[in-house]
Amino acid sequence: MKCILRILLLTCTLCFIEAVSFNHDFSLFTDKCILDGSKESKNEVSVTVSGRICLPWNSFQNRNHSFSNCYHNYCRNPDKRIQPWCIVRRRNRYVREYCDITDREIKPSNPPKSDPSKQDRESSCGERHLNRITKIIGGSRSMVESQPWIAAIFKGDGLICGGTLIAPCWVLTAAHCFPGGKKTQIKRYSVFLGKNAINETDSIKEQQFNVSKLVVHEGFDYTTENFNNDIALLKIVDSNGKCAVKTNSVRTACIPPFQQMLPTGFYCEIAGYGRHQKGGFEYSRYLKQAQVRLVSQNDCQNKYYSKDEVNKNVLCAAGRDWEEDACQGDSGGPLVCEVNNTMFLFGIISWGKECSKKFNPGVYTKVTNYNNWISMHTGLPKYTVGSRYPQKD
Ligand code: 4AZ
Repeated sequence: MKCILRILLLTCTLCFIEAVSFNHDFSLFTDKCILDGSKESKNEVSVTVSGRICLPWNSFQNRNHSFSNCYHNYCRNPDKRIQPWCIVRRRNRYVREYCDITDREIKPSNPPKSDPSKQDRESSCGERHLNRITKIIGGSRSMVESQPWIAAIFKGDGLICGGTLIAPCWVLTAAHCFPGGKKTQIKRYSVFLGKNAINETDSIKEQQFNVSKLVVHEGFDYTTENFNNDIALLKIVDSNGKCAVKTNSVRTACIPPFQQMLPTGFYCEIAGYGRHQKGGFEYSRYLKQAQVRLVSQNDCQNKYYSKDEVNKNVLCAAGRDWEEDACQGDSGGPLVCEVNNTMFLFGIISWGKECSKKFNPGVYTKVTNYNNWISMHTGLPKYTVGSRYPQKD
């Protein structure tokens, strides 16, 4: 009786797996025996993002593929998903879960194919593949495909700021990231796009650039309290003289039309690799994103800060219950808002009194005050008219 029950249970399990999990092309599994992980990596991972232990691959079978030779339970990515995965048992079900590693950690990688025709145009900005995988304090760890416009700006080996790709050759960021102003030695800077983690390199997803030009807003004054005109542009170029190539991990964000506003309370997203704990010293190893709501200009100037601190060139935003916020290291990064399924860059992370502190919202440079400035310095008027923004009738 026990034996019959067991057989019944196993049959059910296999049916479920076949129906839910194994309707993909698994030829890679058998061809390269990726499942035989012995030669793949020294640091094999067999735990998923939820902390569950992966089950051995050979426990499963479907009609077309047998995994009977594959005795290990290491995370793999045979069907080119956003991240390696494995099968785990969740309650009484067998399901796929992502693991907390990148593709690069399980196999050698190839650089992204540089096809110059594959560049974002002003008509294709603001699109993305949403892939949020796991929640952590004060926001979510985010896969770069969810924020493909995010740029990580480095001086030497150190991350200094975030930025946003607004056109294939241009990153918009904060002026205060360059305290040297016009005297900044741009040779020392590099910009990474498609980056999931600051101290890891994923050469499939990442694109690396030098800075060929830095434009810091002429009205930015580092010495004043309010960081007025906290905006700067970086022209980027790779070692072959090329700009960003459009991939799932690297895309441009749209610039909204000049002076376009959104209502108070509108939900937007911020992203960055900056500090992820109040008063903590640690920078986030991973890209994080959080939801913040736009705060009324009146409240920001009168209730939370003063008119000297908050002028018409900034907007304020705060997380629900003040828990989600940008912090040191996030500066220059994006505040993007979704309109008509398209992501528009409304703010540049600028400053704020401390981080996620009650009644101290984050302050963001108001991008829609600078359309003409961006157009003038990039020479790309089409990227700054906000042509993807829904038009009023
Ligand atoms: C910073 O130092 C910084 N809470 C950026 C944003 C905020 C605070 C500090 C907002 O780059």
